[in-house]
Amino acid sequence: MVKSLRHLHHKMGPYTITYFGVRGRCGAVRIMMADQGQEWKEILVDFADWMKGDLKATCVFGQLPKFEDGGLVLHQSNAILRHLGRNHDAYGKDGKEAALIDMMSDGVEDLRLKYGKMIYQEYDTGKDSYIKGLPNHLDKFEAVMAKNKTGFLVGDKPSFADYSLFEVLLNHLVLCSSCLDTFPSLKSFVEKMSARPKINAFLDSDAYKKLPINGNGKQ
Ligand code: GTS
Repeated sequence: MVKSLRHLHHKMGPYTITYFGVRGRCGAVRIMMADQGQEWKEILVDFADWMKGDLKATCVFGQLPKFEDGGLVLHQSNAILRHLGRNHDAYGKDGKEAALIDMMSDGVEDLRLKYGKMIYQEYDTGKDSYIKGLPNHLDKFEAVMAKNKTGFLVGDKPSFADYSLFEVLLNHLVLCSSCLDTFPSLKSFVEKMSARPKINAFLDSDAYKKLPINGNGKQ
């Protein structure tokens, strides 16, 4: 009932992403929209244009991505994922599940930040030790995934935290193709998410494949 009323007041979309030509912080957002059967418009921003500063001046935190849902303008990739979670019923079945999903999403963010630091600041000197330390981060997600038994982090269908974890794991598999070999639940999670028809089609699209993972070309 609440949900149908909310839909009366808030017409979803059309969604628009304004971002640089990378997967970066829109990777999970795009995968989630694709899996939810949404269409969206992409405005790709050239870094030289960005440096002129006009667009930056209009961004709440001076950064991209920018996400538009009709008249709603959002920044912060995790706020965007949460918004999609609310719009598409991918934020748990009740407040308790939502809290656990938030917790897992923050855990993914911690890993995403460590990965970004390595990629952007210490790729040449720090890549090997990062890969060596990776099991110590992945085992936490493995434990949650193994315990839940549904193939998702929380509940029995994908939440925005699952899309975020999935995308971070795809990037880590590019960094180190064997990194999930000792984590059977995560490995099966990635295989099953990749095989979902709409995700499979999106990952196979030129729109996805043409974009580098990170802005500095390292991966
Ligand atoms: N916490 C923000 C989010 O999650 O959206 C971080 C956004 C961010 O760092 N944006 C970078 C940016 O706009 C690009 S990227 O790291 O996402 O690739 N950089 C340009 C600038 O002028 O800061």
